[in-house]
Amino acid sequence: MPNNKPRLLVARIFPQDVMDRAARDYDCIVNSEDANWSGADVIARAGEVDAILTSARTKYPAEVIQGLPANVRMLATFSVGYEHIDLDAAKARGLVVSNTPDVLTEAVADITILLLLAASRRAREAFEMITGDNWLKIGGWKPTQFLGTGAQGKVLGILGMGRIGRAAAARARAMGMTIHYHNRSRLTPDLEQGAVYHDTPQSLLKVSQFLSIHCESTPETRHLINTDGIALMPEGAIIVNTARGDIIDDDALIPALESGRIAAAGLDVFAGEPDVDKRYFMTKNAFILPHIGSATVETRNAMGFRALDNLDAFFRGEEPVDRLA
Ligand code: 8YV
Repeated sequence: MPNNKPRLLVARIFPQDVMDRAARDYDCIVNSEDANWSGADVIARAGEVDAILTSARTKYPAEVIQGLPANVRMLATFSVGYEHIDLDAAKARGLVVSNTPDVLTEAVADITILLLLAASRRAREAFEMITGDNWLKIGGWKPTQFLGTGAQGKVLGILGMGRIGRAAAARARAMGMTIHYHNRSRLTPDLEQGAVYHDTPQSLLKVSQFLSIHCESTPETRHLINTDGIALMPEGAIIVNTARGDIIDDDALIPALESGRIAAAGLDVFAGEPDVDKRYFMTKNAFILPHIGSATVETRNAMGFRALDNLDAFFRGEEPVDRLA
């Protein structure tokens, strides 16, 4: 019997349930080493596939998209972010592209709060002290030990009030924080939920005792949090980033953390990751995580299923629900 399944290049090892569903419905070529393929690596393996399931670790600039063999008709990314794909080049080439919005909103909002609390309550310093077996040596508990910054009653500025920004805002509201935000356009009152709109990022920074970054990485948002931006923020502010690393200028944030001008930062994403600026390793008021915002079994399965839903729709001749190009 002929095998009529579409052929799929599975460019990473995704969670087992996702791999099983892909193998059931597609004729798969799998990156069984889970290697960090470059665009050239993908091109070299795409000669006999109809579509590619990729992660955001592989970059698809125009030259990679143009280099994909003509048989490749769709690129589904296992991510909500799509700054790694040149959508104009994809449109010009007739390559259909999809992403995985919605399904990681709650997981990333959870990590936002984890980082906000870990940074503001000095979790890294406290953890390093006790696991370094120093608590007894320094005389145990003291009334002034590891005093952090309370969140209740403080202003949380949300930069980028999309799905994830709003989910983070809902959690922060439950902690008694007051929400302000900047977004390209003002939200309707039902989405604002009483949050105060600022029509420029600068206006938002001025009031943000806590700042959480949820905007996309674009040429306009690159280094939005730079020396000038930090200078606008209240003394001892706290910065959280679960979006993309390049929105922060590390050469501005790290000295501000060292001086205490910014009391603490909670970071899940880094410019040039996984090659993290090594100064963060020495900066104890930086609570850092290796891009685990969406890393729950439930969420990573849902991301894979959403990517496969988009591929399935395309191969049924329907419009993928998350089509970007
Ligand atoms: C993913 C993410 O872990 O979806 C995104 O945009 O940043 C992360 O949650 C990663 O990019 C998966 O490819």
